[in-house]
Amino acid sequence: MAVLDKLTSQQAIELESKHGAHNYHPLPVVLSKGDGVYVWDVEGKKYYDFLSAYSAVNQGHCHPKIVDAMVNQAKTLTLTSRAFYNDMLGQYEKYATELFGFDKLLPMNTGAEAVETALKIARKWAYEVKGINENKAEIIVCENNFHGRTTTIISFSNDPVARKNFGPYTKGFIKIEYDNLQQLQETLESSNNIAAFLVEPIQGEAGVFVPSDGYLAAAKKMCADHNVLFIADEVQTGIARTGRLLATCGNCACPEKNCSGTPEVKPDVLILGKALSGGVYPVSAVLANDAVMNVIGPGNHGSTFGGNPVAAAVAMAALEVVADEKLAINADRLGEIFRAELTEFCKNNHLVESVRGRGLLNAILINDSEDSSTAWDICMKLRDNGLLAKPTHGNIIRFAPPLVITEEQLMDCIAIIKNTISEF
Ligand code: IF1
Repeated sequence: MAVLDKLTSQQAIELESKHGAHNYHPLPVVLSKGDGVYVWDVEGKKYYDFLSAYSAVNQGHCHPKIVDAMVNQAKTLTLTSRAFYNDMLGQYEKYATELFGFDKLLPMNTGAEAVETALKIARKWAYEVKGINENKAEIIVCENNFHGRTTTIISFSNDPVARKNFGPYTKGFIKIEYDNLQQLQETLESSNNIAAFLVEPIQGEAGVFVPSDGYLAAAKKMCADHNVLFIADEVQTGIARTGRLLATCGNCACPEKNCSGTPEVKPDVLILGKALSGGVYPVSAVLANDAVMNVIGPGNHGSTFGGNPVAAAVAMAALEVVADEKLAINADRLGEIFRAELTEFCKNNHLVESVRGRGLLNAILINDSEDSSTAWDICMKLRDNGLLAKPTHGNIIRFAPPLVITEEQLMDCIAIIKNTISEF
C-alpha cells in the first residue's frame, strides 16, 4: 500500500477506527512530530506533552543523543538473539547495575514482561532458597495496582475493565490495601508461604496515589523480617520521574549526579521499563543481587528481543542523558513549583479539589463524580489551548511532562492549566 503523503487528523482517526482493534479511547489529536517537551499534530498545531507517553519520554521527545545511539547501532547490528553474545549487552549491564546498585540485570522489552520476570524469579527463589513447598508460593500485591496487561498480571488486578472475562485467573496472589502497614504485617504473619511483596512506590494508574511518609521503608523492613522479597515496580516512577533516580530513593535532592542520597528503600528486586529507553524503543529490565538472581539458569527465562544491541545502546544513552542533564534535580525542583502553584489555585477554584504527586508525576482531582465527563472535557479544552493530558479514573487528570521542561515552559503550562480550568 502506498503510504499517504499527508493525512488529515480525521483521516488518521478513521483509519484506526476502521482497521484497528478498539482497545483504546484516545483523546482526538493525531501527532506526527515531537521534540523535547513539544509535539505537533498533522495540521501543524504545537502542544506541550503533559503525558510523556505515560512517563516513557522523560528525556523529551526524540532526544538527539538517544536517537543517535539507536540509529548508529541499528546500522551496525540489531539483533542476534541470546543464542550468541553481542558486544553491547555486557557494557549496558555493567553500567546499569553500577548505577542502580545491584549485582545483576535481566533484560526484557516491555514493562509487563519485566513484571512477569520478577514474579517468576520470586517464585523460584521461594522454592529453591526460602524452601517453600512446590506450588505453594504466594505473592502479596496491593489493591488498585497497575502492573501491565498479561493474563497473570490482570489476574491480580481489581479493575473490572482490565480483567473481566479474561479468566480463568492465575492463582497465588494475596491482595492487601495500599499504604496499609498493619494489613501487610498481618498478611506476612498469616502464612509461611509468602515469597514476595510487589508494590508501586506511587500508584500511577490509581490516580498518582502517594503513600504515607515512611511506608515503603517500613514495608521493606517487615518483608526482610519475614524473609520475603520486596519487589518495587518502578516502571512508571523510575528514571528521575519523581525527582529522584528512583522513587524508592529517600529525600535526597540529588546534588551531584542522579541520586547520591542513601536509598530510603533498597528493593530486593527492581523493575524498570518505559523511560529506561527514553521512549524510543521498548526496553525493560529486572535488577537483583546474586542471592536472588542466581536462581535463574539457562533456559529458565528469556526473550528473542530482550538484551538486543539496539536496546542496550539506547538504554545506556537514555540513562546518561538523565545524569548529564540532571533530570532528577529538575523534576524535584519544578515539581515543587507545580504543586505549590496549583495548590494555591485550587483554594479559590471549586472545580479542582486537590493536587498531589512527587517530582513531575502529579495529578489534580476534579470535584465531580468518577463517571462524569468533566475531566475529559477539561482535557479537550487543554488540548485546544495547546497542552495534552489524559484523565484517569474519570475525575483525575495526570500531569507528567518530559523532565527536560524548563521553569519558563512550566510557568507557561501552569498558566494554560489555570486559564482553562477558570474558563470552565
Ligand atoms: C496501557 C496506566 C500508566 C505501569 C507499571 C508496569 C506497566 C505499567 C507501574 C506495564 C504500564 C501503562 C501502560 C498503558 C497505560 C499505562 C499507565 F495508566 F495504565 F497506568 F503509565 F499510568 N508497571 N503502564 O504503569 O508496562 O507493559 O505497558 O510496558 O496499558 O494502556 P508495559
